[in-house]
Amino acid sequence: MESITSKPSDTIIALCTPAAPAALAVIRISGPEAFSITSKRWQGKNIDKIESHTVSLGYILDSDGNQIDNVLITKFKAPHSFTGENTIEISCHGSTWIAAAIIRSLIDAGARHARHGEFSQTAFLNGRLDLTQAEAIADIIATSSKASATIAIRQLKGELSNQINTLSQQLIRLCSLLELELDFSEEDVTFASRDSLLQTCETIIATLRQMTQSYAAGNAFKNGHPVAIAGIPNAGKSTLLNTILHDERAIVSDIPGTTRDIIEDTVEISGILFRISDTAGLRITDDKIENTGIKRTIQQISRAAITIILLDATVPLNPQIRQITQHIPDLNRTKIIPVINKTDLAPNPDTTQIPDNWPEPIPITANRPQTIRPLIDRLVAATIGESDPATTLFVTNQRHYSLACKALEALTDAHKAIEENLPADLISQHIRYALGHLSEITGQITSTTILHSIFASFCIGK
Ligand SMILES: Nc1nc2c(ncn2[C@@H]2O[C@H](COP(=O)(O)OP(=O)(O)OP(=O)(O)O)[C@@H](O)[C@H]2O)c(=O)[nH]1
Ligand SMILES: [Mg+2]
Repeated sequence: MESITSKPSDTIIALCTPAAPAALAVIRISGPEAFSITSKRWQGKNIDKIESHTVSLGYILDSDGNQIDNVLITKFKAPHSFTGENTIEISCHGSTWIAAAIIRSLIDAGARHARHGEFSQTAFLNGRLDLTQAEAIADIIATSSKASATIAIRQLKGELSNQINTLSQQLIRLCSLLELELDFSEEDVTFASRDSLLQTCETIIATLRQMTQSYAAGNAFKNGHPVAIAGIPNAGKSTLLNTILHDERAIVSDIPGTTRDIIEDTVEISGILFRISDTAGLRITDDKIENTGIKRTIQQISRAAITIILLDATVPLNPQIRQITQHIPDLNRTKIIPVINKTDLAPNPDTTQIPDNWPEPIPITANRPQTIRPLIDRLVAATIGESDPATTLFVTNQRHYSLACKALEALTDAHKAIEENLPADLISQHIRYALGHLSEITGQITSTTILHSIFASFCIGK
């Protein structure tokens, strides 16, 4: 098997758009022979004479010289292409048969079908992108909200890499000062004052800590902020879910205990993706199925970032609150938003019964969409807080997160070693570990196995 870290020499081809009927489809062919292979099946202006980054109209032919389709080709001359190699992008009519016939014809002429993520992998190997940027492309394609798109595009622009590179430069400087001391160990000199070493270490630790702490929110921006709706049976939880989703997603009925399973769906509000779940009403019951539902509710709330506590204004609030907090004693672990429903039936609920440490409750009528606006505003505010994806750098990728955690750990060890006045070589060893973990994030040092698993998760044509 060809090593992933060696520069590829094959010319690869794949469909870059979905394999489904559409107005247009785009096929990409990239590699040293991209121009000559396409020329063999091209009827139009001589490809060698076409200027880079321009579009030409012509026909792609099959191996017998029959026209398959009237297409537009765009030429990208190396190194100024996505992959860094000669590339042709063919826009054909979006029939799955036509796209397959064009690909077959060019494979007959010498191209090879691309593997998952092979275009991005080639771009990485040719130094067009680092790993975080290649991963950002996968994120951009999968994005389903404005906030996650903003985060992924900033990563593609290299903002995360820049931060990692700045930290790496600082670590390299620390290491070289310490290692210089080793060269002069006979003379017992110190090139770096231990105080300034400690200070630099602390600054880097603070940045790394901020990066690792951003993961929970970053991940939520990417996959949806988990919000659970909890309350006693019949409080109107399913009604509220349906109103938020603008969809009759959950069954609503006046029979208490209607919802047994978790019903979850995503919705984009003000550019942010939320993962809202409706849950089984919390009460003491002998019903086996309902009890299983209640267990799931408790689990769901433990995973939620925000819990909407939905109280029923037509029922005394105190016993409801007791019932909820009895089932979920560590409720305050999540951000809670108390909401009082059915205010159309009971417009003046006694809010003095709300615990003092809870935020101000929001009155709503769950089946009237115009009344839930303040709740939606509260949800958005609770999510964004002080960290706006447009201005804050987020770590959203599990791989980056665990490497940043390891770097943080190694640097904390280095800090301890400096404090304990340990020899320079021991300190520098910890710093080297930290440096290694950071380099893995951007892909400067990454094993073949890891690269394989990263690019294998991409789709073909990417
Ligand atoms: N008048 C009025 N009725 C409401 C309101 N919200 C919900 N309801 C009614 O209350 C009943 C219960 O609503 P659901 O949404 O099924 O309540 P739930 O909390 O999901 O109930 P369970 O699934 O049994 O836990 C239904 O008959 C709804 O139409 C409201 O704001 N005003
Ligand atoms: Mg329900």
